[in-house]
Parts: sequence; structure tokens; C-alpha cells
Amino acid sequence: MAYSYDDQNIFARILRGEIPNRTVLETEHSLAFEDIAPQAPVHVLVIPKGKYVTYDHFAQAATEAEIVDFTRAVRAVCEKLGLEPGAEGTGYRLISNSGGHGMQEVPHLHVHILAGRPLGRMVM
Ligand code: D5M
Repeated sequence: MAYSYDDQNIFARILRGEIPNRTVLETEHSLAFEDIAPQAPVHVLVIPKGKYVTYDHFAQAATEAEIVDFTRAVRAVCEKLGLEPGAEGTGYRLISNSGGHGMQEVPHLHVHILAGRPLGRMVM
């Protein structure tokens, strides 16, 4: 499907520096910052700097450099915060809400990184 990108969405405004954010990590093509309404002790959002609405849009239209950068930015945040799975008491959950049924609020691709406590089963 074709996507149209809303330049006024809140993450576009963060990327333009119009709204402050608590940056955790920045790379050439990606930005990670703390979620404003954390659902767990660790709640970080990772976004591509490019204008992509959903994961589907990104996977279709992003360059390989952007995809590699974004994928590695997610793990770099986890490494920076000491969340790598395998260590006792750690691990994390990645979520990317897409579209209406996914209950996506902000129409700029973002991956939620949730961690810092046992997160429970994914029961809706
Ligand atoms: O999640 C959108 C997420 O974006 C939600 O967890 C709140 C977060 N949010 C909204 N505004 C801000 C700002 N200004 N800074 C940081 N985080 C923010 P969704 O998956 O679209 O439902």
C-alpha cells in the first residue's frame, strides 16, 4: 500500500528539534529516546529519522543502510542499558504498533523497548 506521512506528527517534531526529548542514543539514521508515559521501568522508543509511518512502510521503502542502522540501534540501546537477554533478571520486549487494530497513536514508525521487570504474558 501507499503511505502518506504527516509531517506534523509528534515524532517528526522531535526530529526537527521543535519538542525536547530525553535521548538515549542517536545514530546516523535513528534516534532512541525515553517514552513520555513509561509502561515499565525501562521504556525507550527507537525511531528511524526517515519519514516512515509503520514497520511495513519502512521495510518496503527504506534503504538497506537505514534498515541496518535501525536494527542495530535497537540492540545498541539494549546493550547500553544492560538489557541483553541471557543475563539473570534481564531481557526485554520489543513492540511496534501499526495501524488501527495495532492501536498506533503516533504515525511515525517506532519500536518500544520495554524492560526492567517481568512483563507478563502477552494476553490482550
Ligand atoms: O505509542 C506512542 C508512544 O509515544 C506512547 O507510548 C507515548 C509516546 N509519546 C507520545 N508523545 C511523546 C513525546 N513527546 N516524547 C516521548 N514519548 C512520547 P503507540 O505505539 O503509537 O501507541
